[in-house]
Amino acid sequence: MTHLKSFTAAIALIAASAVSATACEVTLRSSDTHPDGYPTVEAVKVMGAELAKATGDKLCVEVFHSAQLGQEKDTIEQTQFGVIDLNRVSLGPFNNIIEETKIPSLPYIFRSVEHMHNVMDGPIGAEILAAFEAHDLVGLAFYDGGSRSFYNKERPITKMADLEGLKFRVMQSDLFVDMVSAVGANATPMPYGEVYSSIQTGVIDGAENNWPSFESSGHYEVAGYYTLDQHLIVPEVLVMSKSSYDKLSADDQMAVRAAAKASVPVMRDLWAEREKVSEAKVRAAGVEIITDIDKTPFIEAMVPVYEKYVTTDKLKDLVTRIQATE
Ligand code: BDP
Repeated sequence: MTHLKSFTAAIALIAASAVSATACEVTLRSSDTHPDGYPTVEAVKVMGAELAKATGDKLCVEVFHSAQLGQEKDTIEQTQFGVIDLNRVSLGPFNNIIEETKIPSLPYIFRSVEHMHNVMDGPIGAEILAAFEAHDLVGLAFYDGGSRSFYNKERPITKMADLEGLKFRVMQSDLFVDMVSAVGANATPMPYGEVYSSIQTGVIDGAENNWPSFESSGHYEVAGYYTLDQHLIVPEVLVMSKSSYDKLSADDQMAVRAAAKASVPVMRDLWAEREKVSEAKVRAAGVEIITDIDKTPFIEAMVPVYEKYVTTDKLKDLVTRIQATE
């Protein structure tokens, strides 16, 4: 979809839904690229239920799942403009606009999901959420995105050299283009919704993602080799349009923030459960899973990526503090 078309489609869809609106005074429209039932979609519904309860049904949330409002890069712009009120997105597509989001998007910055939780639940996470304000957005909460690994349709990747010459789709962030080049492969940034057909038709050889996305997108049907190199543990984020947020009373703004935070533990449980279900489904489909891989060369290959992106004192300080977090 062209930019203008997707913008118009989002407005039309939102207008149509307003007709069938509930008794709520304000219905916040929320975007998600994932299908109904996916942990992020369900978490935002939980957030909405909490918000309705806290405000006596004054504020509600309607989740437009399955990229009904467009692909992430476009929906982010629409959220900045106030056409979309809430948006659940990966941090990746923010990298080119909000520099602080690059840091938790760096390959191998987190030692484990637990380390990522410890960082993002603390002052560093709060600082990164606050950075959205300067870009017409309000950062509300971080969600889980597991760890992302490479999959492709050509061959099993058992060592870094096997990646040479393969073409992988990455999220629309320069950082991820360089990350893929650093391991000797080629990167093509493209919207998530175009990946399946691009692998099928051979425009790309593969992509990289976590278990639930690899499964729910159906990419495992067209890319039969999944190598658990776990190069990214990039958090996902729930943001609100600053213009929608500014229309609310101070009490309602607090209720929005509290409801978002309340959805985080629920999301983490749903995520842990879905990771297992997705892994089982992918294994049952006969995908070859390569678990025995030495990550050290991958980690070492990322040094130039850090040098290129961790440029200012502020960003260097964030990296140091993340590494020092238990
Ligand atoms: C998924 C994220 C989603 C991204 C997608 C992608 O949940 O927000 O759009 O990856 O690769 O894991 O674009």
